Amino acid sequence: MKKHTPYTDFHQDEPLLINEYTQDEFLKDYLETYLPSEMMSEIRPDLERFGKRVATELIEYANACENNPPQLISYNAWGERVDEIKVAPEWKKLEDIAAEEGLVAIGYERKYGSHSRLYQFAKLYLYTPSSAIYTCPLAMSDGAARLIEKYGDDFLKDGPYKGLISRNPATFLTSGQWMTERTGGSDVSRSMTFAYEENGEYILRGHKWFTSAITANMAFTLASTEQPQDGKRAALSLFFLPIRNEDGTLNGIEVEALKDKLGTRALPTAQLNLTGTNARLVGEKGKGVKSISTLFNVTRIYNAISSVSYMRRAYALSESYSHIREAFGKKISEHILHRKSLKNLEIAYQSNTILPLFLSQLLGKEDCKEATDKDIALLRILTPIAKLYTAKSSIQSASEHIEMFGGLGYLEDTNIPVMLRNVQTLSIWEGTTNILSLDMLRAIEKDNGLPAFLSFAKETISAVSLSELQDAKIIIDRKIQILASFISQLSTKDEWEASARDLAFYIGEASIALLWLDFIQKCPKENYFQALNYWVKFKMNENTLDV
Ligand code: MFK
Repeated sequence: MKKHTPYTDFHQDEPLLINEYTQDEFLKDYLETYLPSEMMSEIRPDLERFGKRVATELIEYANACENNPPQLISYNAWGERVDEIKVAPEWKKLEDIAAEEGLVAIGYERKYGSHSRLYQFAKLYLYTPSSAIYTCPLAMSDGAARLIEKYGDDFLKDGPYKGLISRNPATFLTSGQWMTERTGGSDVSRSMTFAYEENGEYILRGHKWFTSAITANMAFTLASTEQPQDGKRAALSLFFLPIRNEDGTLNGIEVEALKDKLGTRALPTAQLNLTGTNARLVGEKGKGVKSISTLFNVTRIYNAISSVSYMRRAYALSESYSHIREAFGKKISEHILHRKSLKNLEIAYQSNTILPLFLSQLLGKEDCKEATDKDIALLRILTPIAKLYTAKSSIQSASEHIEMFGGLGYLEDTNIPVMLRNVQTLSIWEGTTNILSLDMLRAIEKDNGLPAFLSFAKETISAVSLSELQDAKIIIDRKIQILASFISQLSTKDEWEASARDLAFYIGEASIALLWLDFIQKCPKENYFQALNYWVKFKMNENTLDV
């Protein structure tokens, strides 16, 4: 048979990641600006080493996990119910690396005092897009460690806590956070799990509909200690439970099914029956939601750092590709419109990143008891805002980056689409955009969030002295005045509620502008002035306030 000569032997080179720390000028500048120089001298080599590791070895593991999703084996060959979750071997490697790298531990060893959290979150930012969302179990484990610090008894502090913050893969433990039930996702008060007290111990019976990272060692969950009376449910309490008994069998848990999700497919998310699970009451009875908020306020910051880490990763790939791909006689980076589109995506990732990095500093201060009341109130109000704002930005950004690769960006085996599928969950789990907007209102109503924000805005604006920042400063100041005047017109509960989402986005955008002001004042580089000017001119005009 006649052999055909191929029309062309052209193949497209792939985008290249080399070192996600050394190549991320913004992250480097941010850390060099806000961390003491002696600390930077110590941690810089670690970040440089890890930046290379996430761009090489970890990506291989993450891809292997994404391509080999978990499976539920309900029965063994002999008919015995086993409920085994089979995960890719690389999933365990990603866990071991998380332990060795101290991704939770750094925040609790507190070697660098309140600065430890910023260092930890910088490493999480590098790790997440190369982790097949192993960051999810880490988030819940970090939140669990914090919860134990706050409410744990000696048993929890001596055992589980030490495992959660271990750097040794052999002793490292992870935790789940089980809140969602068939009856209630956003509204956990509709929970139908009950806790029965027997000789000072509790047994849980109920159903958990959406439990992430079922391969964890322990979980914190909510249950009611009383049956509903007159159709009213009792307030929920918080419980700790080991997932397995000492002999390795499940602790009164049946795994009904694994969820078939749009993204986060490497992460085993299960539907569980609690058929008599031994559990331990944590904190005050009936105050379960308040107690577990300590945990989910941490996971919400993890959610925000995860969103921006994907924005950065997608940008790094698109940027690299723009210097490789040719169209219409030149590299696509040389086409002015493509370059401008990329620039906007660069500004978007940097601007969004500034929010969770700032929150990690406030969290560090709170951990080390250095936070003022104002810092605590600011952390409280900005946590839901940063979570909802960055999640939406990451979805928009992942979609734009797919386009940066044209048709190739739509092909699963380029590993570009998985970014969009994975970030889509970030606006849902840990609270949807509307639920978080309402949480912002709770922070305003109960925790002095607004005065803290307005005072932070005032102080940041008045500290600006660079002449090049004066125009931006005037615009931002005006935006804050509009916010204050808008809020003063809100009176009824309905007016507040109807405005919650607009307010959240408005404050998110204003916070980013304020944080840019502070950063540029300390790190006055030309490209950052450009970024702030773009932000002030375009982004801050996208969201207006209207009752
Ligand atoms: C890779 C990224 C990492 C992400 C990890 C992902 C893991 C995925 C696992 C999950 O998705 S777990 C499911 C997550 N589910 C949620 O986040 C639930 C979303 N719903 C809410 O957040 C609702 O607002 C909430 C359930 C909290 C409403 O419950 P309630 O009982 O109607 O709240 P209520 O009565 O307003 O508040 C009860 C108490 O908690 C109050 O305190 P007091 O008792 O002192 O008055 C509130 O002030 C307090 N509270 C509520 N939210 C708080 C809070 N305190 C501090 N911070 C908060 N955010």
